[in-house]
Amino acid sequence: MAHLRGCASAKNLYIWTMEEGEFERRERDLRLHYWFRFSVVGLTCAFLLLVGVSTVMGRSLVWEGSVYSSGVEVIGPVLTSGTQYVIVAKNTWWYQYIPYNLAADAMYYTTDPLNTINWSNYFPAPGGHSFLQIDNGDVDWGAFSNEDTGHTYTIGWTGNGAPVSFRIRDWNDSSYENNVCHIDVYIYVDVTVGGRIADWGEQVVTYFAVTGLIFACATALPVSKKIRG
Ligand SMILES: [Ca+2]
Repeated sequence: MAHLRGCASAKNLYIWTMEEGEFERRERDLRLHYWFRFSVVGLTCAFLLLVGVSTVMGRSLVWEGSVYSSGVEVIGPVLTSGTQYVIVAKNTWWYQYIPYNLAADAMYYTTDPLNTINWSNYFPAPGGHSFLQIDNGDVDWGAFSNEDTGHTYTIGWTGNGAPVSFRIRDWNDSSYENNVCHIDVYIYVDVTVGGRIADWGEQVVTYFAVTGLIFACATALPVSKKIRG
């Protein structure tokens, strides 16, 4: 049975003839098509975002601790054998706090008593040692870092299936009685796809892209199925 359907306004007048239920079906199909287009656009954007960040993932914090200048060994976590970690050491400590106000960091020391953070001079630890040791061995912490970079040193470290340990050795006067403060140590494990570590912003983009992809798939697939049905 045919029905007359229409809508009128001051400018438009539509009249057409449809079988019963045809109008509702076309309206539903139109809505589904719009949803499908929206989903395809979302799917495409999510895919492009994922491609854009596919070479990077994140760096995950495994452990953080304070290594005091008392010379006491600090035992860290067990590091999985063969796994690559990143160890970061930052901040300064005093190797002669009273009366000289002299500071050191993981690798270097100063003889400038005026500013224990922004050093006017610096020297590597005596004897080719490092002040901050790992597993009771010296470490090459790299180039000097002053106040502007927070006396921060970063190295790669391979786990050996045993707890990693840290200790400050005072190679300047061998006295721990006049030492003050500590070095902050952070252990990260890299999760990389392509050999580069993502910063925080890139990680957020990655999470949004993954979420968007899941949402788009969850929407597009059922809609597409309904349209085909
Ligand atoms: Ca000392």
